[in-house]
Amino acid sequence: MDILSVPTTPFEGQKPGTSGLRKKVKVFQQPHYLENFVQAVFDVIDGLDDLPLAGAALALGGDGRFFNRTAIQTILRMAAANGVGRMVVGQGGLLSTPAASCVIRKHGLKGGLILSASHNPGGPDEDFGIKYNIRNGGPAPEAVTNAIHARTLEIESYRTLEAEAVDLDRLGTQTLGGMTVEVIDPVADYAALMESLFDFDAMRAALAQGRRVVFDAMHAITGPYAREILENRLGAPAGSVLNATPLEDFGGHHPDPNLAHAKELVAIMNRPDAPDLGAASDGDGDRNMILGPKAFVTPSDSLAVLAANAPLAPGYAKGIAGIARSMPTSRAADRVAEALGVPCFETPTGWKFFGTLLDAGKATLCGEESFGTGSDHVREKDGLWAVLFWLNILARRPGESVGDLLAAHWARFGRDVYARHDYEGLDSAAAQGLMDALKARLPGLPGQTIGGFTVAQADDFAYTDPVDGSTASGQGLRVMFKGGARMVFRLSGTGTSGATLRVYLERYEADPEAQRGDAQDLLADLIQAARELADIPGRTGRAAPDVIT
Ligand code: G16
Repeated sequence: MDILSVPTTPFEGQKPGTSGLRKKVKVFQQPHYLENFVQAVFDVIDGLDDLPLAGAALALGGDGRFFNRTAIQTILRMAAANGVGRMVVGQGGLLSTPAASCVIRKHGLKGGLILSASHNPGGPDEDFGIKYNIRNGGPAPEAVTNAIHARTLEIESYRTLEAEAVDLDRLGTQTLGGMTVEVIDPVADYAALMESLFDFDAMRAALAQGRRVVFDAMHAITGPYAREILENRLGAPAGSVLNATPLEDFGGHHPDPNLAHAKELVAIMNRPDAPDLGAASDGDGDRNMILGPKAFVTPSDSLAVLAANAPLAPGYAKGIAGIARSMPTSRAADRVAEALGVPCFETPTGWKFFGTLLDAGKATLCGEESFGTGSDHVREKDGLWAVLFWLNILARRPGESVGDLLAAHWARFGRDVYARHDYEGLDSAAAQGLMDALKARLPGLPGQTIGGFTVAQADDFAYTDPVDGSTASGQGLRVMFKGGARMVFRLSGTGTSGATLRVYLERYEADPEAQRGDAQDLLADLIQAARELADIPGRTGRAAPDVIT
């Protein structure tokens, strides 16, 4: 097969965001668009981690959204033309993000390409995405993504070959040019890893004795994983996994596991006969939402509860070395870390910032307010892992509900009452203007009183990685108040149109009587103060947020 060198010219804007390059499908469908980016990845990773691209083995798979199969065939041809030795591909082109991380690590691969726009909608008019994960199984760090972007700006040609499409549905080995394509069961390695971490016997027994779980796969990637693990291996009744078939457009829904988008699940969990545990995952399987009967566990609280109960899971029986959380995540985990006598690291938003801490053994559990929780078992956040961890805890604490666990946790550590308000689809200039104006005011804020809250400290969050010394600045505006309340303002790095303003609000409540109640009510004064401080209505024209989580 002849290798072709196809002339091309750069596209503007091929800069990976919080997690890879995410654009509308129509953008990716432009001639050469995907190819340019993939060639830039191949050029940059040649020699990365002291491994040449020639002869290397890479993982490849995606969340099954529209354009997944087309993109996989394109990437396979380009990989063969670039001298890659072996591509390990999930059957049907499917691999959840945590499973891809697992495959890279377990098979000792150089890295992998993951095709997903995560929780963003899918379909011909919706979103697609691609990212590169490195040898440790985690997202490429900023030095690598910046290099990829720089390369896209100077690219003049890409390599590919003309060949028949690979049969992505046939397990086993095929060849493409000089390259081996190995189509693997996308679930097997991941399911085995889960069995090594959690008490499957206890969970099986609990389910047999009447504990019930419902998992909403949202017509996204985790359906096959959840069916295999929850129904086949743990014995949950058939039908415990809802919306289990991955669809290219996620059934027209937004595959984002939160109270706004997982409405079917929320309705089930509000019924009088609700199961003990309700959970959902997102498009590519790395996010999770945890619910109990009439109870919602914020992702920040979930991290803290898992950390406090970690020894109940065999994989964490020896205890944890440390916790890491992103800056906008509440400080609930910090309190657990302090009680355990282990460090708690505060990183910028983005799972990629946890990689060095996990590799160095400084952190065992990590979490983000954006419905992400995970551990050192892979180098991505892991939705189903979090669900199994909760099920493991429920199995080992019989008689206690999710709500009981949460109340007991707050009684011991206090409650970090928390909410995130998202203003979506804003005019980009207006959103940037709001941030710039607030940033300019930060130095003068300490000592001022806003809506009854007195500012103790205000800054633009910057981070120095304690392992490799790399730095990141401009990671969100923080306003901290006397008494422990906090607001954070940030622009999302994962959207594909306009800008999304995220406002993160929290305050600490130690009194068990005052801890009960809805977070929005408990935070009402702080919410109002944030709107005034940043002049959200004036600058965005929005009277209320689009999504509250
Ligand atoms: C990605 C990153 C997460 C990050 C989230 C939110 O999640 O992997 O680490 O917290 O985006 O980012 P933003 O607030 O910038 O939109 P996912 O699930 O989209 O891959």
